[in-house]
Amino acid sequence: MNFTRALVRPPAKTFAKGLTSASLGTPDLGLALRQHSRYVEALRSEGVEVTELAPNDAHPDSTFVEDCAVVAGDALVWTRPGASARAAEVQCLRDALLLDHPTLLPSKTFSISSPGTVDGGDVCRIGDSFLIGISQRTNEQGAHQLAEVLEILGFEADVVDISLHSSLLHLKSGLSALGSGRAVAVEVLAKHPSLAGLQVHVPPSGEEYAANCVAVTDDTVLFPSGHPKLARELKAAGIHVVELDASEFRKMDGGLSCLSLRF
Ligand code: CIR
Repeated sequence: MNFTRALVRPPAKTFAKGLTSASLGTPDLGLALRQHSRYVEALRSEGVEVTELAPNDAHPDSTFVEDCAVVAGDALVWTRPGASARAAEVQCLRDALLLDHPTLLPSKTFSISSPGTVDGGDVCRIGDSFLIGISQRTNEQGAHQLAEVLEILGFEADVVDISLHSSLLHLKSGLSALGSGRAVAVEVLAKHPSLAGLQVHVPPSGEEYAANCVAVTDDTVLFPSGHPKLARELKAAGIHVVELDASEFRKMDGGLSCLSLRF
């Protein structure tokens, strides 16, 4: 099992007011809530203990909990999101956890400080190493602060600049580690030295969105439906592919990994 507990927050009534660069139309809140419930069910049916926070209408993007923190073993690093519209989400999440779910919080906590910015979506754990993307949201100072903390915690950390790849909001928009020595990565990331020695599955043209998926175990992955070629390739490699519709989250630039913080 790659993680045993997950924290989620269903989309807020204000979900459609969140940040987006996608031109895919306005998300349907009812459908987003159903897709979110299926995501939670899928995690639970794989044996993950899921904690659901109440929706937070004050923060339209608050369903994307992954961006607020980075979990590293028995430690957690509170981030400092790069979009000012999302800055207050971190304190809100921290307060909600301290108040209602203190046992979910790891014993050691750290924080990214100004002028550093980090979005959790820019941080990909690959075995005992972390790859941190400098992006439209995570700046150099933030990436280096995080790398230092991770190294103190005994992990290796490397940084990759993806800021010129405008199709990648976050590093994990284009990269997911799958376990069992595999990863999914878009072409521009597939040859990064951090992936050396891994079997890298590159989504075919038009299926790049599926590079963001969630490995629940070494051979089970939550995968966005509608990407048949990559799904077939992963199944042929012996991976159990659990397909979930993420259409309404995609309209807001989100993918499956953004919807949970995994411990
Ligand atoms: C944002 O622009 O911040 C949100 N609308 C989407 C965040 C997606 N998060 C992620 O990829 N980790």
